[in-house]
Amino acid sequence: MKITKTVFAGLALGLLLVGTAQAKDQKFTVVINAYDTTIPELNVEGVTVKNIRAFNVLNEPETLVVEKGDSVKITINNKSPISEGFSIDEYGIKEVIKAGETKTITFKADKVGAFVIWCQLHPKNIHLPGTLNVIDD
Ligand SMILES: [Cu+2]
Repeated sequence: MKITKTVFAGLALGLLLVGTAQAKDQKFTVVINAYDTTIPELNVEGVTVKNIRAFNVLNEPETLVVEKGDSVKITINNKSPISEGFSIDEYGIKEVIKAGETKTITFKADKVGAFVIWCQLHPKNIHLPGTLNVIDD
């Protein structure tokens, strides 16, 4: 085939279309779960305390990965016995989900980066933070 200007333009356009990723609908379910642990013995400043009940809360999965431009829908299911927070500061997200409740949030992933998903209600050593990774395709 003789490469004419029209064929060349067609090929170039085809490559352009292939190179542009389509924005996708991304759906996630995040379960917030609490785990009880017992610290058998802890010595602080000479005082020994036994059988301390501790509480760890985490989001499962901890990490969500999407591409820039994607429409993101996250269904958050709180299985912790207390209210939990779900915040992504850079996306202006700050939700409170009561014990046993489910909430759905939607947003467009228009900022690239690794963003902390955190609980605004509890200290970070109790409620472990997660991550939203928005990658550039
Ligand atoms: Cu929390």
